[in-house]
Amino acid sequence: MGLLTGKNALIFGLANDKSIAWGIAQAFAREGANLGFSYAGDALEKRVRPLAAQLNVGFVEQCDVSSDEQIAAVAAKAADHFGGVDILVHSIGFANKDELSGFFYNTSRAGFHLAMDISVYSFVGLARAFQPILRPGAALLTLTYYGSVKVAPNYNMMGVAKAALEASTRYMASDFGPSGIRVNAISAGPIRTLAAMGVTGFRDMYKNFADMAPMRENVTAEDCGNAAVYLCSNMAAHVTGEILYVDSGYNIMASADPRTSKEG
Ligand code: NAD
Ligand code: 0WE
Repeated sequence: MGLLTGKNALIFGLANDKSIAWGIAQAFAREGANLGFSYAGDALEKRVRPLAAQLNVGFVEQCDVSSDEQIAAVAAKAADHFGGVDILVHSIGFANKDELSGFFYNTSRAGFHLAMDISVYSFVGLARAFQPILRPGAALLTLTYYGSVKVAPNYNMMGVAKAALEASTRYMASDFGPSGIRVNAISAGPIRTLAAMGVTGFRDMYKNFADMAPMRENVTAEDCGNAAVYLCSNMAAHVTGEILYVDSGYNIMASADPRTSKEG
């Protein structure tokens, strides 16, 4: 018996085998979940289909979360295919590249709206669309980053969006709690995914993270997968509205500890 045996889990935000969504999918499969995938657009289909085949995933549907119609359509297809859904994972974030360097105050109105729409509202919209088919004991999960709480240079608009995403997690936990549905977030350390590549200063940040974190190691999509198993399983039956840090302890530090650097 796996921790997720008998549960239907839908994962949004799969782009390739580096995606945090893929780490979560592999962990869910290992724990016996029945999986479904959703990806953003045509360009990703050729990457996502082979990954789905690897885990015998029978539900693979496109959904651009900026469209209410596409969200409604994927919810209707999921209702047909699964009947009920036990787990919904939102592993989606996007801002225009222009909004991810330089001064935050230069964020455009359109750029602000776009990042909030794709990175925040989509979690709310998905939750509402799936509400009728969520089974008692269901769990919703999203992915966030520490730039929501403290200033992470260049993260800019995404930091503001993640703050709103974390607040949305708490408000939805309150809304859905009486129905026995839990809503949580994982705050992951930096991981080399598509969304992190080509980001100004990511390399230095990635290395600095491992030097500063108590455990002196970077985190992986697999770590996120294992934390996601916990949060979406009955092991976390009364855990809701939480932001769980999967970050080697980075967020507890005020500065690097010079006594025990990795180099010694
Ligand atoms: P990724 O690029 O693999 O995943 C991001 C996903 O968002 C992609 O699959 C992309 O297709 C999807 N997406 C973007 N616009 C969309 C739209 N309109 N409709 C549907 N899907 C859309 O990168 P990732 O790092 O795995 O990111 C997953 C989540 O983890 C994001 O919320 C990200 O902010 C968060 N996160 C990432 C890191 C990191 O360092 N990589 C750290 C903490 C949190
Ligand atoms: O949440 C993220 C990724 C956010 C992201 C990244 C991109 C790059 C390409 C959202 N939208 C886009 N749009 C693009 O066109 N992370 C936590 C990874 C990340 O992104 C950063 C980081 C870190 C860490 C951006 C700036 C500074 C640090």
